[in-house]
Amino acid sequence: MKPAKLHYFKGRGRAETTRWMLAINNIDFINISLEDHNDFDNLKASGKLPFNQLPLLELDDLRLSQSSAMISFLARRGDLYGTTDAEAVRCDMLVGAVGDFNVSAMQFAFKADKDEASRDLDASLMKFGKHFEFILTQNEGEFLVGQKLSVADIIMGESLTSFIEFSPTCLNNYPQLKQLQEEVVSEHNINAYLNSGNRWRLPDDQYVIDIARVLCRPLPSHMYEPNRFLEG
Ligand SMILES: N[C@@H](CCC(=O)N[C@@H](CS)C(=O)NCC(=O)O)C(=O)O
Repeated sequence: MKPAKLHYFKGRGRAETTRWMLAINNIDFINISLEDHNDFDNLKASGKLPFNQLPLLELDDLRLSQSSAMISFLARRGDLYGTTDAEAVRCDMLVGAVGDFNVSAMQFAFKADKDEASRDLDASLMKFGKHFEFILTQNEGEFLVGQKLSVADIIMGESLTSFIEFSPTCLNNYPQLKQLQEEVVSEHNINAYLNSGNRWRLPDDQYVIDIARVLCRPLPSHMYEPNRFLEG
């Protein structure tokens, strides 16, 4: 079977949850990384992008846009969506909440002041951590939804892994989240992905520059020549 193609910038960003979901499903994929605005224009001109947005996942004969749709599609494909409608909607709730929780990690690389960026991570943990721990306690510990691994655990594991990479001790007061994160990254297929060439490093200044070059948009104002990629 041909590998799936995941079109995105040279980094994790909004494509990362899809990479983890491809990995847990043991679906072979290649990252197609856009270099510059010409690559983006060409992709748009190809008609493959339903909304002229990235990421784009080409899988079998499908062209998928919207990372949330990719997540739920891959969750259904891998039987990772709970066992009842009630469990499926709990998966959706958790994936949505993790998306909100994860905003501070997604914004980290774009912030000038890394102390402020770290405080934002702490604030996200203060806001959501107790709720996530409570859900694990109510469910007797191991999984967020039902009695088996689900998309909620994978997406949570992805986000918590970024938090730990930015701030290694940040989960010390959240023992169950820490255990969940450790279990998710130890899962065979996820572990293989994390140790593969498909895994991008933690987003840094270069990632921010790469995105601005592809989208022809200004860099954050603290960066050198912030308007260097603007056209005209
Ligand atoms: N809700 C969408 C958001 C997609 C999105 O905003 N993608 C950005 C890159 S991360 C993009 O393509 N921006 C260019 C544009 O919207 O014109 C998703 O999660 O896939």
